[in-house]
Amino acid sequence: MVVLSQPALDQFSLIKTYKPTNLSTEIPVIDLADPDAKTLMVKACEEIGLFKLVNHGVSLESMMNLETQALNFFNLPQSDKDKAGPADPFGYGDKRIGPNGDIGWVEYLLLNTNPQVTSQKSLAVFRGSPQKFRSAVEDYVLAVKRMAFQVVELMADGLGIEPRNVLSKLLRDEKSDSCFRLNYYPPCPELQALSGRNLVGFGEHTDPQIISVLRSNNTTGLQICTRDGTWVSVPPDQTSFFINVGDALQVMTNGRFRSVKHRVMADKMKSRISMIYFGGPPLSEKIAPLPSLLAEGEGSLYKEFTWCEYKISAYKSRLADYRLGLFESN
Ligand code: GA4
Repeated sequence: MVVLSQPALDQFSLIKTYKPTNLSTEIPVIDLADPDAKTLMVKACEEIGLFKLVNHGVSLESMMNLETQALNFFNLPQSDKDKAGPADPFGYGDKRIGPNGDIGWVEYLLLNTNPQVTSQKSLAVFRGSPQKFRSAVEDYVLAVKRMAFQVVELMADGLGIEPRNVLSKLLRDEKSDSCFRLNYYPPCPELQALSGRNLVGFGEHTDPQIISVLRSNNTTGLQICTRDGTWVSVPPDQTSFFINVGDALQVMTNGRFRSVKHRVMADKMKSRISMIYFGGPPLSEKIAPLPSLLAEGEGSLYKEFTWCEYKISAYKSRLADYRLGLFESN
């Protein structure tokens, strides 16, 4: 076990926000059973890069069960949690995000969802912890994956792509490089003294994968950056999912869908917990615009690359970097 000293509060990003932005009406809400869902999804992915999904078929019980188990884990003594860390990238992480010096007011568990490539660290997380935690993760991930496959099939349908499984087959692939993250943002009472400042829990970034499916408890914190550069708070809803476009999907749609920049703020009183499934393609997959989406004479906005190349590059970057920049065609 490696013991790392903790960064002091003044090393974290404290952001001054002048007026609270709470434009809840701007977050599209899509009912999975709505016959117009595919059209609404395409519109939301083009305009914002994020939407809220309701009537999704995943039981609240499985969400709450995982939330309880995860809280049990994060409430363990630090020395017990450290046995599952440091995150490399998988495992337990505390304040340090990624390998290049990013820090945030967050503790997390990063796990691989694919048994073919499950790292020893992912398994070690559950060593010594009750079997209940492991089954809660497995049940939840199974249910969320099923729903995510449906969502990307609807997106493909909405885009008029054939076959409609072009995207879902990448996530369903046994070699799909997908992962699962549990984030725990402890309250920070010291914030009280720093009036008007907000503490960054997870700094601004885009997700590298195809899509991300997030569920959180009822604590605020998630914010997205709109096209005009304004940060907008996403009101939490513990019964729903927030789905966002990742970099790979932006490329596959040749920039039509927007990989939305987002961040999370910590709260002075309330803890926030979120669970996110990141659906990615197999490492060997070429990431390029889907040919049927290119109009006649339209060239790709990006150089061709494999998901493996993109990941290697992502892990050399800082959280807030514009990672797709290196892959844009001249
Ligand atoms: C952001 C999205 C996912 O949480 C993640 C993150 C990953 C990590 O925490 O290990 C990265 C980050 C994320 C993008 C840039 C690199 C890699 C930390 C970091 C600084 C698991 C992912 O796939 O990319």
